[in-house]
Amino acid sequence: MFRILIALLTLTPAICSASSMKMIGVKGNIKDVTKVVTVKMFDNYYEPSVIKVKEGETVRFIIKNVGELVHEYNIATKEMHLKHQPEMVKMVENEILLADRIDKNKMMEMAKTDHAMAHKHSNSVLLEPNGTGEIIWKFNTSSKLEIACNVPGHYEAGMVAKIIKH
Ligand SMILES: [Cu+2]
Repeated sequence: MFRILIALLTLTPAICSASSMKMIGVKGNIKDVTKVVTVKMFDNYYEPSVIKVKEGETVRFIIKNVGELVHEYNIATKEMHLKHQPEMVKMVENEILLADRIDKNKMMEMAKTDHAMAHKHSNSVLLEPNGTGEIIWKFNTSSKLEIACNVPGHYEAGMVAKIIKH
């Protein structure tokens, strides 16, 4: 029984996000990668700030947080970012998300009752200063996408990168 519960807890976030994920593309396979983008996250902007992709292309993003604050690299529609931001506010309120640190123990603890707090999605990474991460994404979508940091205040400060289809 205990084991089933654990399995359910780990599966739930993937199930919940599956429907909204399809419209933004899918997690890519490393063998399909045709483009590698090295990203630096500063306080509060990205380099590069414009990313060109072909429809259907699989891109590997190698991301490093060179800023002094926690930042997110999240591929989604503008609507999805706006919907995601209250979750991030909640993470700050619960002291999971601190200005320059993520309290991972607290995050795991909270995720047991509120899976949104687990923050595990294949279209995003949340990194502490000096942290590195990777996303492999297949852009098999015609939706208008943008990359954004939804740490409270950062999106408003302009921490958004454009995705342009070419
Ligand atoms: Cu940020």
